[in-house]
Amino acid sequence: MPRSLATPALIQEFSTQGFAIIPQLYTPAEIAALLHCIESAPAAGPNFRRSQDVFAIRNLVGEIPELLPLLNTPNLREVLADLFPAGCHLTKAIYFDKPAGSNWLVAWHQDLMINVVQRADQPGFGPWTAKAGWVAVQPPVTILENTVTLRLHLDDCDATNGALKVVPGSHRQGVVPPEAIASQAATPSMCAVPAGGGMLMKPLLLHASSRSTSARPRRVIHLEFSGEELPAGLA
Ligand SMILES: O=C(O)CCC(=O)C(=O)O
Repeated sequence: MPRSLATPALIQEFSTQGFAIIPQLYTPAEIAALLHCIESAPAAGPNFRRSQDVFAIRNLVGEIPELLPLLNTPNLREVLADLFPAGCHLTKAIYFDKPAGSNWLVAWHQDLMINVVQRADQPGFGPWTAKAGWVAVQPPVTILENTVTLRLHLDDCDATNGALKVVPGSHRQGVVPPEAIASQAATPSMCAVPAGGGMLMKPLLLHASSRSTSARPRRVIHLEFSGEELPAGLA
């Protein structure tokens, strides 16, 4: 039986560094099918945001449910089983296209907020935001620590077309105060990922991305998986 792509060494690296790259998670045919599905979608409604610098689809599998069976490959299931032996669920799915020459840059940050169906005040949850019909809340750090982001790259991605920059190990410090971010970000790592590759990332890892100086797009499917159950009233 072939070994999982998430080898013990990769899981160890992911745990200490806060990120790890699986270069061949999806085949070229699987990537072509995902792109065809996204490109065939009507792309209209509040979850679709298109400008010269970014095309984003929020609630991706809600908007395009046909993507779910294409994403749910044996490779993905094996990797998730290794990362979450007790099981997990998909909590967020977004598509981002940073087109060729895009001026969209993302400043250094940690992903501190989760989307929930509705507000329900619970100890350790807050602050809350509500934007464009979506309610988000900062959960306790234990929930973020048991969440994994998988960035599935649909194009070859390097420093010229918006590869993520990260601060290795920064996820082990909990929530980093805003005034400490700049000094930590002085020694980043650049995360080049080939098309079909997956970048695993902890939400608490400090990350950023630069403008594109390339003629190539950078299309990514961002999936978040959590092994946590939220307290009563939150979903
Ligand atoms: O895709 C990017 O360039 C940045 C995305 C990001 O920072 C995020 O999803 O939190």
